[in-house]
Amino acid sequence: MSETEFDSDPDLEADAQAAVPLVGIIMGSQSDWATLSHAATQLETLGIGFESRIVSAHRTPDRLVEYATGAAGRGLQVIIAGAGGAAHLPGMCSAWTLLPVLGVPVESHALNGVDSLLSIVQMPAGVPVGTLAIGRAGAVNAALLAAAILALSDEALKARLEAWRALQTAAVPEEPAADSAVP
Ligand code: RP5
Repeated sequence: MSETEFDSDPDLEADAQAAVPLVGIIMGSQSDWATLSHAATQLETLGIGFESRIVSAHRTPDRLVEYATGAAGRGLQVIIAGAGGAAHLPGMCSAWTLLPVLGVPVESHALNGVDSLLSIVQMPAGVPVGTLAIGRAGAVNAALLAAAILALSDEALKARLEAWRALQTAAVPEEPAADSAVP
């Protein structure tokens, strides 16, 4: 079963709550959207309301402070922050809010995202960032982790998350298809 089939499953469609942003997706640049859009797609699949903004720690520092300090008051419960290179956005965001911040290292051109990963993961003790994998996998898992956090206090979302996991499990064949073998 493909991701598209997951997306079209009626049991996983957004409910009325999806219009209310509970997750904030922020990224350092427009160029990060190719990665962070995978988090957005996953949240949509699970019917979780979100918003997405470009917030650069170094190019728009005032926007970062305004966003992070206002996030909880506006009803956000989790922030997914993606950045590449000297990726200080997730850590600086976490410095300005008590909300859980999930960091997604964007795959950079120069160092394939290893720079982003080390920048985000190596937070000194005291200001946490939950760091995910580099690139698409990290973006998707950030959304799934956000869903798991929100599901602690949302039984309907918990049921949707369980249904999504069950579909994923059911989509794994027991034997490899012959035509997928590497020549
Ligand atoms: C970071 O610099 C962004 O998060 C982005 O990953 C990287 C490159 O930004 P652009 O030069 O593409 O705007 O701030």
